Amino acid sequence: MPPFLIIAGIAVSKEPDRIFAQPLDQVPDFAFNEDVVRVFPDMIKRSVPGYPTIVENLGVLAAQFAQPNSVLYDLGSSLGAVTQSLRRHVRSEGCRVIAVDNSAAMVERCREYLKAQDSMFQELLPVEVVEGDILALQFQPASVVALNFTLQFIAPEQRLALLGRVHQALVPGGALILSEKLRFNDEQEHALLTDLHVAFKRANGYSELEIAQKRSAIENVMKPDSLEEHRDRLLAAGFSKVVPWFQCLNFASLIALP
Ligand code: GEK
Repeated sequence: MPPFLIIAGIAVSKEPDRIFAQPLDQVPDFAFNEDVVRVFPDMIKRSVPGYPTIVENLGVLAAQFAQPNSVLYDLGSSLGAVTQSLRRHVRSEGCRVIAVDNSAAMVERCREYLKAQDSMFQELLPVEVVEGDILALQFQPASVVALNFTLQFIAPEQRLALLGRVHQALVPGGALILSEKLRFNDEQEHALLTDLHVAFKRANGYSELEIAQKRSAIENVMKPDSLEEHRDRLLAAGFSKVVPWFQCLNFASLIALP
């Protein structure tokens, strides 16, 4: 296991993200490979405004929706930050967490971090980390489903069907918590929030080259929707209510009720 720090009970690698620091002849499409896994905690914190607040409060919100003897899903779990937050906050009887990611490198490291969490705290919810595609998942009855910055990596034409399956799996009283980067239909609003996001990354130590190369690496693999598109799609998938609970610049998190 690489060196890691414990911050507020979260095990995180301390390796800084320098992936796009040197000029590349050709910028390959972004992939969740071993190189990204090594620097992921630093990368996501310096790139996603509000990420630590969203992750910690996702656990707090989940505790309000968790129903006894049900599953809590962390879909696109990466290194398990959301899973760790669920385990810090949810106290309902008989709940267990299923974390799913299709990156083998992420899953391997996630299991190590969860083992570290197990060795530090007692009476944590049981957790299973599954390496697999969330599009092929056979859902069990669930009270909380977290899609924390994952839906944007799913092919747009697959998103509605996935949300339909999530909706079907949710038990009464449960919720989907969906966090995403947003795009905006109003051009001026889109340009302003994009510029402010660049300023956020700059303030977190990324150079212009890093910002530009990351942008071109990610543009083919990550396709953000607008808040209106999310709301319409969630309602079309069967959800009855969509409530935004957090937004920082062009990143937001929504609660969707079954
Ligand atoms: C966090 N939730 O730290 N099936 C399973 N996993 C997938 C799929 C798929 N079809 N597509 C992408 N992923 C995390 C952050 S990162 C977001 C989530 C980001 C996985 C992918 O391997 C990656 O680990 C994750 O979704 C997206 O709160 O890096 O911006």
